[in-house]
Amino acid sequence: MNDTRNTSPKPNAAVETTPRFGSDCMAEMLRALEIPYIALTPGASFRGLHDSLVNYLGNERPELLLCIHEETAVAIAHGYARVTGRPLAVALHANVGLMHATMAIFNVWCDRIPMLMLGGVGPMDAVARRPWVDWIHTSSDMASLVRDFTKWDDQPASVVAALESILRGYRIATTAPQGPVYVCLDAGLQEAPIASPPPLPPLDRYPAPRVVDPPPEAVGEIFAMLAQAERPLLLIGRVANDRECFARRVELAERLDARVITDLKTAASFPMPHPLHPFPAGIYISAEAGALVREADVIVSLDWVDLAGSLRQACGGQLPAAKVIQCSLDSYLHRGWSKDYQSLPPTDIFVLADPDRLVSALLERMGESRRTATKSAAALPASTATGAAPNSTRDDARISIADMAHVTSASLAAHNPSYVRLPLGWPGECCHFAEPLDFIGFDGGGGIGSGPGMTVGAALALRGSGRLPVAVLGDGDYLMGLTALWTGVHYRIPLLIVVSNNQSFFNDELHQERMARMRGRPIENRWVGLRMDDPPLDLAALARGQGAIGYGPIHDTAALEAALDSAIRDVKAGGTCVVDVRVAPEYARTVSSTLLQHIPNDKDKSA
Ligand SMILES: Cc1ncc(C[n+]2csc(CCOP(=O)(O)OP(=O)(O)O)c2C)c(N)n1
Ligand SMILES: [Mg+2]
Repeated sequence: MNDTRNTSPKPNAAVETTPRFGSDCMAEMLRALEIPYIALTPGASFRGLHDSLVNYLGNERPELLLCIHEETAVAIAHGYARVTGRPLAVALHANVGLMHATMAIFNVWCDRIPMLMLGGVGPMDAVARRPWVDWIHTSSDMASLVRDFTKWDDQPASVVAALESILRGYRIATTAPQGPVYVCLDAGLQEAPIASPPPLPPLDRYPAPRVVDPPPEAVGEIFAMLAQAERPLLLIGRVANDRECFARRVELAERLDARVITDLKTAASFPMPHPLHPFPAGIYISAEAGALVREADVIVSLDWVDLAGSLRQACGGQLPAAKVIQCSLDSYLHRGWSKDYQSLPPTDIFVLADPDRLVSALLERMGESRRTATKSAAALPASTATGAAPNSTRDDARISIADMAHVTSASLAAHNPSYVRLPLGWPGECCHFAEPLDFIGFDGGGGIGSGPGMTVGAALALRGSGRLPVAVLGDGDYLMGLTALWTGVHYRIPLLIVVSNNQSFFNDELHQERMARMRGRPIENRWVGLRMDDPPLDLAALARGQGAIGYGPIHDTAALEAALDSAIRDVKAGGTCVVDVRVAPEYARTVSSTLLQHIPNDKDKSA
């Protein structure tokens, strides 16, 4: 990588200063909102806006991020917002582009991530439509495609209304609980010349809403409950990822002498090596962490994702013995179509507030009457800060996921890694997350194929921060979304993707095995329709074919160490890198059993 360019090529034309078309004003609104990038796959339904961004704003603030698939455009904005907490804009072509984007939008929705999606449509004035194509790419209600999993949508009918709509959309997307919004811009409106440009709405007169603090009486009750608690437990879920909030959560846990469980579905929210965080985070609650839930007398959930399901899992389908406090704003987003709101959690106190505000309010309430971390914290087993030594290479020329994880985390440890994604089966002892952004979180909606795009988006946000973005992706996830790599290379975004390549959609092999077992049929067939080894896919070549650097396939731990050393150097020099690691098609037994288990419902008396 000799080219040090890290932005798009600048357009040739002189940049104009006075808006002349509807979309010039819309583009100015995006700049006023300080949106740094707009990810897109091109489409004529927003050609007016595209022209305004390039030839009126000069492809700066926002800068275009060219993506090869709309699902990637959304995933990039998702990854970026996960790191920064700020939304990107995404432009989505009428009908077909939006259709391509839907799964990624669902991921963003389930993840409660802010995003400003702009659609093109029309022209809505049928007289202005080109034959055929403008008709197939026009719908009466474009947003209906995504309305069930967006926070808000609009299709404004004038330029002035469009400016208000973009501003309102931005405010709604970024107000907790956050989510994606969709503003559909009539192509006719974008392309129409304007005689006198309308002024942009003054942002200071339309500020972000103030966030409400938890009610003082609820804080008082919670404080009293915690003061009595012998074995308090914090379940930390969707919370802010800034350092101050992170530090306050640590302070709260220490003052309460509370045990803490965190979640790999959400970003690093508490230092895992801390003695009050005795067991590694997982996608599901581990058996050891489950014991903490059963033994606790007061549980405080800071917007834990699927509180009911986790409690039920930990308590074998029974209601927990502990008093349960839930602090979450999430019910504001609960809708009918998707069940991402999860089972109704049993609670003793439910506070409809931002969870970090509850943390602050409790700390304030505690004042000097604090309990400090006690001997029990010191007596707890510290989480494993250094991984076990890697096992020797397996005979079958595949590495176990555990070995891959140990080698990868050891190789990266000294390079300030920021883990964007980890695969199922990644051992907890390889999660050394101690600060915000040590781990970014998961995909929200379980939509496979988001990994590469989210990695590129997160890495873009981390570029220049001294962090080394690394994602460990399944081969299925990598293959579904791999053209995001081209965008990474094109914009010179340094990142490392390690592919946990079992040459299979392996998660589903476990499901097929379970079916066969339940039905008394041959489990040896579990791989049929799932393995991707004939022909073997050359994942490193697929990376190289897009201008990225590719290593592998890697068959043993020594080669993996060497490849990672080299790849880390490449990433530090600005490279977009992929390491293909052939791993054994197996998960640790605990992961497989958790994945497949059914838990009786505490609300079902017959269970
Ligand atoms: C878009 C989409 N299609 C299908 C699935 C079902 N699914 C869940 S996990 C999985 C396998 C993923 O394969 P890979 O990324 O290679 O990870 P592995 O299971 O092999 O570790 C599939 C197909 C899904 N979640 N999302
Ligand atoms: Mg796989």
